[in-house]
Amino acid sequence: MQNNSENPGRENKKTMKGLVTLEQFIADQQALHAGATGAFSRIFRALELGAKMVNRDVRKAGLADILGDFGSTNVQGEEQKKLDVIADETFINHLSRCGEVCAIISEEQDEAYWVPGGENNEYIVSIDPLDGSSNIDVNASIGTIFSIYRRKDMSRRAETADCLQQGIYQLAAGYFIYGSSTMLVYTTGNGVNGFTLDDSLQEFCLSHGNLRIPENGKIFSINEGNSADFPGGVSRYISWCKEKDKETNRPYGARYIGSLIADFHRNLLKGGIFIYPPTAKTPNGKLRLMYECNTMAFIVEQAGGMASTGTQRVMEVIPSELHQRVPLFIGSKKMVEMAVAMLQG
Ligand code: AHM
Ligand code: MG
Repeated sequence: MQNNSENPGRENKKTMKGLVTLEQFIADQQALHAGATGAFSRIFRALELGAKMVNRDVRKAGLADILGDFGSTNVQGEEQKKLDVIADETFINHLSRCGEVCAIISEEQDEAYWVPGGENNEYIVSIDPLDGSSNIDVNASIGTIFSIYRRKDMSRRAETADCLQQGIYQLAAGYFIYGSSTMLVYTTGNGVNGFTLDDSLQEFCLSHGNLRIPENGKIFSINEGNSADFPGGVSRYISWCKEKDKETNRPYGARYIGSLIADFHRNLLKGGIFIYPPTAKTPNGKLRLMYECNTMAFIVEQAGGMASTGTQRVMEVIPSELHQRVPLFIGSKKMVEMAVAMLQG
């Protein structure tokens, strides 16, 4: 280890020199686009503030009396936890006040939330304020997932149809992960970058520039408890993952947290495939198109990976309802290609 006793501040200065905060990064990106209005920085600022507040609540969840069921159920009949409700309110408040958003599609709201006084605002945000909430009580990673769209037609009042856009029209997509550290990973269609929250500065700092998912990986993530209900092609693929074969590095490792962000984030960094297939209980899979699948699909494609429903590219699905579910095969390109090919066979 280097001895810095003669000049104790030196090493810190060195590290600080390369520090790029999220705010700085967004400002730099904006400067590259003539005519940028600053709308994105305002939306991101709202998301960032919301995430910092939720992060604070998540970190003290075991201490404060905010764990456990809230006693109400959301539109999909799932129990809401207190923190789900807090996170939903927090993001809706900040996004409503940023002056850029006309509507918010939230997992926790039955209908689109129309921002009061936001009729003339241009952007729509879809959000899962706290994904993986069944993991709150056991202290596993959870997160916030978001996508930003431009509304279709500014000449008339925004309506639900403006919210039902294909993933290919996303302007930005990202997630905050409240894990052993807190991170933001996002794309605006120009690669993927990751920022880690420096607790002492309370700033997200660029830590994972230009993230690329390995083309192939050795991890498969699926809830195997549902295997009796898997379609034949999915069962074949999972059996193939477990076979011994030196040349292809099999068997692969099975990793499943049951929190999409945590499972996705690990596979993004290490290479792997995440599958939530159709099952008898959930014929369209479990995960929601507008604020889970499309978001992750945009990120993974921008990182060099692939996302499919098994029959089509996720981002090309034409949504018919806000809380629509689709099957999801997502991750390293070669693994997803193989899984999808086996579905047909
Ligand atoms: P949630 O939005 O209600 O938290 O549910 C979504 C979560 C995902 O994070 C995760 O991938 C999936 O549910 C796990 O489902 P299962 O428990 O059926 O494996
Ligand atoms: Mg969710």
